[in-house]
Amino acid sequence: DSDTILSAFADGVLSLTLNRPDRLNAFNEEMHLALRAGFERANADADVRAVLLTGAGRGFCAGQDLGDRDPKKGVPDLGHTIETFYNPLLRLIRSLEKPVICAVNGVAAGAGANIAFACDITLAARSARFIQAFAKIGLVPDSGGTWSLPRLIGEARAKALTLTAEPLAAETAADWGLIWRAVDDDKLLEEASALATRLAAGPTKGLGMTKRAIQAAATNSLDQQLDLERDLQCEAGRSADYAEGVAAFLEKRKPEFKGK
Ligand code: T3D
Repeated sequence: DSDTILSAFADGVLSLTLNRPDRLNAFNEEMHLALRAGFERANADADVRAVLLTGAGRGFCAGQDLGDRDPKKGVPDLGHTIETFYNPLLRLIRSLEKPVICAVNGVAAGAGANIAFACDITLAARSARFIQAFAKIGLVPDSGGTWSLPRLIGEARAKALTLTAEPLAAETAADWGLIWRAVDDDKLLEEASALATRLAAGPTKGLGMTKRAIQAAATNSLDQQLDLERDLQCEAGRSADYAEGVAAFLEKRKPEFKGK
């Protein structure tokens, strides 16, 4: 167990809080391993039906802890750390067939920004900023940023953000479609938790397959996507939650989804 990630479970929601506030929740290896364990638990535990990711203190995440990259210690093999820590985390978030809600409570820099963009629904405090900080230290955007940014906001904005490392306000990030919504700072956790709880009470299987389909569209042709929709709908149509959803509609009552 590590105190670098605080985890709490309630109402089907696993809350994971990055907890190195005096480093603006920058990643060291311990926090990487603890966060990965949290997502692995979310994947393995059927009672977990949504994940809420946020940060403790005034920042969301400042990316890699640069204290661990002091050049005096020699030239690091960053390819190895990306392969060992950041890429598996990104793959876990994207492949988890449950909604991942991200509440960006403050500055999100470097990998911290791109992890927020990889989550399924990202809300940010109005005061939060997103910074592609890599250019400031001679690195290349990672954690899927070079994949997600051009897809979400187009090449022109993606290049400007990554080449200049200028901070982007939460409101602009929402206007551009990088995140779902900017909300008042004092309402962020309340709104994000309410959303996570609502989704956790939803038809988890159908929501998970919806996530898979939307993501597959990034590389599929229309024909491939139509085939995928057919296959997923076939599976969804056999789920208990679909039967419950239709029954509840016909009986004019609220459905009680079990996530199956
Ligand atoms: O290495 C690999 O494995 C490759 C992978 C790379 C992935 C990456 O994420 S690379 C990008 C790394 N991140 C950065 O370059 C961001 C560095 N941080 C900043 O530019 C600024 O801190 C912020 C813009 C994020 C926030 O600025 P501000 O003025 O609000 O806060 P601050 O005063 O700079 O930071 C507060 C404290 O957090 C401060 O410590 P102190 O002086 O109070 O003891 C600062 O040093 C510390 N901190 C912030 N970011 C990091 C950090 N300490 C270590 N690593 C950090 N990334």
